[in-house]
Parts: sequence; structure tokens; C-alpha cells
Amino acid sequence: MFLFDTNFTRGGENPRQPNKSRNHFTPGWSDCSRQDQCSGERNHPEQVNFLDFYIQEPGAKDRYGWKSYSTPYFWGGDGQKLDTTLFADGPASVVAFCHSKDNRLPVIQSRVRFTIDNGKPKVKILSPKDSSAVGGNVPIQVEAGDPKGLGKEPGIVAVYVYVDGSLLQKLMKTPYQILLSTCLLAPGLHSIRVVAEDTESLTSADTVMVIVERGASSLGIKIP
Ligand SMILES: [Ca+2]
Repeated sequence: MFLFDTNFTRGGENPRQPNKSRNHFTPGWSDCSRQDQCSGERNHPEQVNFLDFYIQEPGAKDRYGWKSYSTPYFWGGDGQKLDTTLFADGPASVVAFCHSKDNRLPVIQSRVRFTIDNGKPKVKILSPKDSSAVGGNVPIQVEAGDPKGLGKEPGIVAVYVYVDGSLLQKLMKTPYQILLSTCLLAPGLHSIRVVAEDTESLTSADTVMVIVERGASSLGIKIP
């Protein structure tokens, strides 16, 4: 999330050269991550007219903009996310222009630079299904793939399978599957979590919850 913070302070137009006779905004990005939302916050709502956001890839002709007129200042409107898969992987930046209601005050801008990398692995537990009742020996089947990112060639290095937070197995090659012996688990709810790691050490995870039942089919999964 990008959080835009405009602190209203007393001083000159240039924070480095304070001038006590003028007011100015000192905007600053206070939070940032690779993707998600661009939003803004400020501590003097009465002074801000609107915020103008732009995102641009270096060297790209087009830039994408959004004007936000009310707090909190989000890119794309309240709750909308910035889909970074629309952009090429690599360096990019977002700049926000803060327009004051007082035309005599300058438009303040602040920029954050970040790196878009959509090369994280994708991982999904194919079976058992979430919330299913299980018993006996249950096959855990995992599908994992890896898109090309910024760095090395794509590829899954390992798939880690955790049961209730403890590592059950590290799977190094396909097919990513393992048998879970549920007789070692107490009846009730248990979590199966898998983490896929790619050649760039990026990780993604998927989790399902299963209900261990005594006397359930030893063939594996019983869909409730
Ligand atoms: Ca990758």
C-alpha cells in the first residue's frame, strides 16, 4: 500500500529554507509495497483540494493517473488496487501532486520509486479440499509453477509441506505430492500449508484446513 501523508507545517515553501511567514505542505510517502493500493492521508483536510497520482514506468510513453478529491486519498478510488501485472517488471515510480485549496500555495509533489516483480511462484493445494473430512492416509497433492521474474530463470526450487505449522516434507521435484497419515493426528481441525520457493528465493503459499475423523475412509478424502 502507498500511503500519502501531507503534514501541514509552518515554514517556507522549501523545507530547507524555513520562512515563518508562509505555510506549506510537506508531503511524504510513509508506506510502500510492491503492489496494492495507493492512498493518502493528511492532518489538515481543510487545506487539501485534491491529490493527483501518476504511475509511470521508466522510458514508457504512457502514464496512468488518478485524481482523488476526498480523504483517504486512494489510487483508483476507495478500496481499489493497482494491478501491477499491467506493467512490465522492473523499476517504476508513483508521484503524487498535492493541490491546495489556496492557489497561492505551491503544488507539492512527492515520489516513491519501487520495483515491480510479478515473478513470484504460484502454488495451490489440489487435494485435499479445504474443509474436507479426512481419515487414513491422505494424499496431499500440490500444483506449483513459476513465472519469469526480474532475476534468474524461472523454476521451482522446493515445495515445503507443513501440517499444523510443522514441516512434514520438503519436495524437490514433481509431482509434488505426499501421503499424510492422519492416524498420527488428533481428531479435529488441522491445517495443511504449502510454501513454494523459486530460483529467486521468492515464495508463495496456500493453506487448507481439514477435519480428521476417526473411521473415515482409509482411501482418503470424504467430501462432506
Ligand atoms: Ca520466479
